[in-house]
Amino acid sequence: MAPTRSESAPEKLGIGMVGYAFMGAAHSQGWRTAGRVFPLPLRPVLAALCGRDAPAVRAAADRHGWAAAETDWRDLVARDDVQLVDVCTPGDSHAEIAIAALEAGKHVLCEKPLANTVAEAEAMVEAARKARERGQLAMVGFNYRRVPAVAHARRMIAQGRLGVLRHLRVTYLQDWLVDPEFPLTWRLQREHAGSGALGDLGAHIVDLAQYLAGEPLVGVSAFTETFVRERPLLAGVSGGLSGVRGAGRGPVTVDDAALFTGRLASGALASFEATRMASGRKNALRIELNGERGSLAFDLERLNELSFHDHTEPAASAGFRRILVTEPDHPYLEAWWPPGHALGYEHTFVHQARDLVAAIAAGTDPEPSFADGLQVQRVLAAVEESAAKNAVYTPVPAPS
Ligand code: SOE
Repeated sequence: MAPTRSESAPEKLGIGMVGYAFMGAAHSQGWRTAGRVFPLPLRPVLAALCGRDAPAVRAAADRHGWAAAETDWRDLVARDDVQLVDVCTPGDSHAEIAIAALEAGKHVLCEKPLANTVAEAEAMVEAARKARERGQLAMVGFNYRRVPAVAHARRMIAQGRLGVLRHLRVTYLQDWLVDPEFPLTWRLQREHAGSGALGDLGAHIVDLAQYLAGEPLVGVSAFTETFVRERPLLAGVSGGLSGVRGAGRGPVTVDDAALFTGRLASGALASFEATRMASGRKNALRIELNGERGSLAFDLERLNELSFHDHTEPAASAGFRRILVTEPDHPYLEAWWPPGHALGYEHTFVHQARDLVAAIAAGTDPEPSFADGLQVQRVLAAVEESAAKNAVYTPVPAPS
């Protein structure tokens, strides 16, 4: 007898998510959509959403499609209908929640950066290692790895299309902090965010550089700066990245910008810039890699494209050309629209959910792992150490 629809339906995977602001909304979109677009072996079910403000979390749960709402993350972690805990809170609670969830037998997805300190990230890696022995998985949410063009670039680099890598030039520029009256949200406070543009944006570009190159950074030299040192206190939350300005001012305790150079294990040289003060730049994550056989460039503001130069072609006809990454045999595209029908930012979260669910069903290790998150954390710490020492700052004599 042919199986009935319910007999053949994939088993459920209950998701519990902590946090429901910008990242929570983006992750909700991923969990809601992944199983409707990709034929997943397990069906993600949005079981419960958690936040501290009861009416606000209930409203967010209704808006984003979560069945239940909780106000204490410990209750969420203890729920029998939750098999995976997704941590979308500010960095200061990542370690505590993720470790508790792993100890409670859950799989974990944790937003980037993995933690606020190397010590926290190390503890998370250790908890994930123990949980792995029990069959649980842990992944960190560097979602930009899941832009089809970025995944395709990785594929081309792994195939040797660039040959030996010589240069990586990576920038991540935003401008939402240009206004000195932008209020003192958690992202501007070291005790909550760990660092500023460095952890928020620098973490992404360090991860992408190491992922695309397929090798780690082994040393850095850095400057960081806080251009606006005091901001209006926060009176309340509002949508997206912003908040409601209150009376009085308080100190900004993180960097506004980080600029650093680095060397990869192979000897390739890399430069990085992360800032939320680049007026006119909204979400400009750009990366260019130059190798002995060719070059690749990517710009998140044109995320369906790659620029590729094949240096093995005759010089007369060689040059950068555009690859439109919308073909069915490009990563993730088999399930989406016909060629040329572009994808956007939110699809990266759908792909992230798809890959994690597939890994859980197959019992394979998802990437980026907590160990990858720790490696990024170590680079961020090295950047801060270098910036604090001004180790390579060579003063230029004043003009006479
Ligand atoms: C704010 O700078 C932010 O939301 C980051 O926190 C995200 O990680 C990035 O994807 C978009 O910008």
